[in-house]
Amino acid sequence: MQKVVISGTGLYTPPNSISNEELVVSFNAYVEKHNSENADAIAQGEVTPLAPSSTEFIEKASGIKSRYVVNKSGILDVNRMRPDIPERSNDEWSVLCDMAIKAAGQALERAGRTAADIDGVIVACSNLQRAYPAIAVEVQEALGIVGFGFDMNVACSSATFGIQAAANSVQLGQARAVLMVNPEVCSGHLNFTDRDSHFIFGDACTAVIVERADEAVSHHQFEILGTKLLTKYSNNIRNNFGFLNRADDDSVGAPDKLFIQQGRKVFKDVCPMVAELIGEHLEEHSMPVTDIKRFWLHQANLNMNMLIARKLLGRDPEEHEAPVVLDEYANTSSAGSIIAFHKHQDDLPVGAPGVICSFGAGYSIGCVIVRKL
Ligand code: CO8
Repeated sequence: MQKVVISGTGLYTPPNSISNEELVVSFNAYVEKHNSENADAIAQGEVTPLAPSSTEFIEKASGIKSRYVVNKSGILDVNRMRPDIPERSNDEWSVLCDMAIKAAGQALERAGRTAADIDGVIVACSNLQRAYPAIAVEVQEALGIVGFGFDMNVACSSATFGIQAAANSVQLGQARAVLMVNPEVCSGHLNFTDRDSHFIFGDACTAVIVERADEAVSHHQFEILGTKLLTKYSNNIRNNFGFLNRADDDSVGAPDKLFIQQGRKVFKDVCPMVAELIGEHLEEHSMPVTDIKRFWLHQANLNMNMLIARKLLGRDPEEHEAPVVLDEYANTSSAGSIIAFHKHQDDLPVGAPGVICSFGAGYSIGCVIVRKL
């Protein structure tokens, strides 16, 4: 079996940032409008009044201060409350493909590679913008990659599951190198009129090149020492959007056709599962947790990450031990842990071991142990 490395990573950040303040101003204007338009029905007890959001709550409960989005004006428009992203013709690259091209270009450059060196493309993300053809095959065409491409969705854990799939292909000699990309337009399926969740997500795209260690030429190499995945069925994070919606007349446009969650339950269930999986995985590799120089954790909630790190280390982590990007990016689903990895890897010394770990809907957890070369 071939030894495998991550030889390059890339990040595309959309140009528009929305601060908590901006988001809350528009949400609260929406609430006022809703309540005044429904004043009579509210007085009769037929409609429940909406409650305002607050920046203090958002930052305290999640650690999020801002998020990047593909379209800002539509989200902040009180009469719209969703992004304004016109559909493209079939002759243009799709939105997801466009983001993937940008992140992939950076990953290829850092890996010292061109499209000619890549044999496979995996697009791994939470929500694909169409059923078929696979976005990965479109990315393949856009970059001029000869080989295979497929899409996969394991929600927020898509990237670590994608790294395992890419590593398996390279280890088995099915590909010299694989491009794994995570285009996440979370704003497309976030309910910006829901007080409990309107602040949670942002948009971004990450890319990872996985290739044979003996052929890698990059100055940014991390050997993949092992991957470990776990899934356990839960309804606590769910999105029921799908092609069967149109077969039920009451289904189209219902709130559960966007992201819904029981945030508290997710927090309580997932944190211990994540700490346990990382602990087991390190034990299987005879690596004491104290040897790990960095944890690039999924970026959903700061309190969650602090709790997981505390469970593992027995103390609060130093800033550099579990870097945070969710304050600026919010939860970018599968891209989150890879944004942290991309932005916080160059300062590590040669030989330093680290853990990339993602977790989310499914439930799903993916752990990748790496060592800087
Ligand atoms: N402003 C002010 N107050 C609020 C607001 C608000 N916006 N929202 C809620 N409150 C109030 C509540 O009403 C409640 O009031 P009371 O105590 O009087 O009842 C109080 O604040 C506390 O509410 P919660 O218990 O809900 O607050 P929490 O402290 O639990 O924080 C969080 C809520 C931030 C959601 C937190 O529970 C959390 O982050 N949980 C983990 C979530 C998570 O990691 N989910 C994973 C999602 S990622 C994934 O896998 C999905 C893939 C799909 C991605 C694409 C989707 C777009």
